[in-house]
Amino acid sequence: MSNERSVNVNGKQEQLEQYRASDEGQKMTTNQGLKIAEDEFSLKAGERGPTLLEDFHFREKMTHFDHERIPERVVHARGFAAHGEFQVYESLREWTKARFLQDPSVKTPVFVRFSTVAGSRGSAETVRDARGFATKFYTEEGNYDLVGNNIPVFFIQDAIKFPDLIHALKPEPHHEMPQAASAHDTFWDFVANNQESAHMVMWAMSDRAIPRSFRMMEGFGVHTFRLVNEQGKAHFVKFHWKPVLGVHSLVWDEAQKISGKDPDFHRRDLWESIEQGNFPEFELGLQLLPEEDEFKFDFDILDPTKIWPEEDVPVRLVGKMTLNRNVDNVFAETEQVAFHPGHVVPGIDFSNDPLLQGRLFSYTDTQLIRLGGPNFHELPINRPVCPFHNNQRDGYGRQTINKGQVSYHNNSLAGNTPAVSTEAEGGYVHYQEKVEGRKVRARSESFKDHFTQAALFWNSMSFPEKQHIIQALSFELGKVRSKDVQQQVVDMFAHVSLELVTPVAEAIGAIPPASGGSPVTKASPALSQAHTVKKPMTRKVGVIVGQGFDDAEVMSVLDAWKAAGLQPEIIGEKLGQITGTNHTSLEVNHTFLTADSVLFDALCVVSGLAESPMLQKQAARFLQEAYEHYKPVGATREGRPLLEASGVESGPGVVVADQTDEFAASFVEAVAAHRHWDRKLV
Ligand code: HDE
Repeated sequence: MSNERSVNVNGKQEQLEQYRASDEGQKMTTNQGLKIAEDEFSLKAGERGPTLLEDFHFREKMTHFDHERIPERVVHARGFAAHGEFQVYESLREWTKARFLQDPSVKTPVFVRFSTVAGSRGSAETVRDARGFATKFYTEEGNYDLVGNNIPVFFIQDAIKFPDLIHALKPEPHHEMPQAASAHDTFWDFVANNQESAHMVMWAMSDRAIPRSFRMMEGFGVHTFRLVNEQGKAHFVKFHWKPVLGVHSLVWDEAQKISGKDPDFHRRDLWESIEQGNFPEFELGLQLLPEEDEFKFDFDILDPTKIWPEEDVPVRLVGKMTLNRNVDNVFAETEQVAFHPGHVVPGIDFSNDPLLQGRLFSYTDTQLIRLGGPNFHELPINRPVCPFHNNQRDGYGRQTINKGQVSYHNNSLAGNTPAVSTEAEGGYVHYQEKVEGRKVRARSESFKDHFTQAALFWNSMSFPEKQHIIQALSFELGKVRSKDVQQQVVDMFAHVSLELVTPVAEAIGAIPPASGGSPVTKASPALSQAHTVKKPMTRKVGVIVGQGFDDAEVMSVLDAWKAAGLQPEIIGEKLGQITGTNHTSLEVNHTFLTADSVLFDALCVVSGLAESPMLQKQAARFLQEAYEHYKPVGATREGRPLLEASGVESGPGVVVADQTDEFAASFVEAVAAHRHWDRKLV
């Protein structure tokens, strides 16, 4: 049984293989297969004459080019994806009958697309924003999509407000500015006048909104869903993805600089990690709640602006996803993939969360315009690995050649096939929740508390995290031109904390609220990144080296770091080889022109720099900036004078040691800590 099912994993790759094409070594043809004799010159009446309409090759090539673009996603336009697989640790049959969650030996193929929300398709990736985290599981019962974000709550409670939120967030329509940024008047005007946004705004102002890497952020299904087992028993569930490398962020100044130095920073990081075999891993977590406990909380579990604190409802880690293959073609795969929260399999069902309910409509609707019609499920990346049959026919881009005269149900001519399945045969039967009520347009009373969990989030932050939120809010509101909007937001966040809002008001010249604050004292330690997993693996260390370096010292440091999983990259004055005093040669990966301090997790200056004042100056600039971004910086014995000359003071995360092995080990430890927030910067 399990062998038969395991075929699925390779099944998706085999299916895609039929569509993968390489033009290498082939003869050029038209789309009709005609061999082309000349591809540089259009057909003209005389060498200097006009081009002829008869030139079918020119017309075909140009027409195709003219139609190469499809509309970008209205939100989440900027994204990057990878293939992988998912396995449960042990059967989840107690909670769900979903077949792909029953057997730990089954590997289910997945395709995951990470994205920013606000920016256009070509925008920078390290902007302050939520990140999309959408997973397509190709299961034997059909595709299941978990279309989540890296923030566990949302700005609004009802889908009908989504167009308003996005209009306010996107560049302002009269001058189309700013790109990929919430720091402008309309977004903050929306926030102040739709105060259900308070909780998510806290997350968006926190370090969560500037992740170090797609590989180092959590994912959340956000809504409450249902798991239903074979016996028909349901549990409410919240889905989590926990990154094995921990949750880590950039600092805001660094994020902004990366936007210029490498706007592709996050996709490059994902791509290179997979190419190097450092496969990103995420554990699937479930928070489960028996249906009887629906009303046991001081919030409504249907309200998507609320979390279930992990200390109250623990997250069970039930499986692991590994991303192990890059795409072959970004357009065909990443751009054409169509996710939908309504793509479910038996054993996974919805709740009445009004945001989720609206999403169930929106995602198919958007694909109809974006992918040009109702046959987008036939695109290779969207095809299920199991067979699919129904009476749907025709439409733009139809690829299946349906045989036979029957395309309706019920019929007798085809023996009433394709036939429906009973529940026992795997037919999807919606959970039979009893529902009754009057038709109303209203917000439930239980959805009206907007500030308790915003305060819970604030209370849960460490000191540096709080400082970052204050700075982020001061930055964002500082970019708002309307004094009135600024003041409204200050007054709104006075409901969360005066400790937060008073310095913000002072920074932007608003009136600090005389009273306010929240009565909430509860904190949820799981919300703070201070408590996340800390590992040195895959961190990029910029190693500044010059000609005539000390071979033994440098090579033993590099070897120790590689053994610990760090990725040292050599920065030098020029590309090419540099040679140590004992003739060891090292390839320089970057110069001070092609790289920048912000592109590394840590910087270290080793040796061989004495001869070059230019190199010393540049190295000092890099070290200084890394220091200001709280990154580990260090110097080997030979590099130490340069570190000292750079103005970097000793202190947390500044690593020096006389013994090479001691230095290498302390530096690994400093890198694992991610950032050294207790460093005093003037
Ligand atoms: Fe989406 N969202 N969304 N969203 N969303 C889209 O679908 C929408 C929401 C999310 O990598 C669109 O194919 C509505 C919450 C991700 O392809 C669109 C509402 C969450 C992605 C759409 C929401 C998400 C999208 C645009 C409020 C986290 C990118 C293109 C009711 C749980 C998927 C597309 C990818 C994309 C609608 C709210 C996550 C327009 C109406 C909450 C990760 O259909």
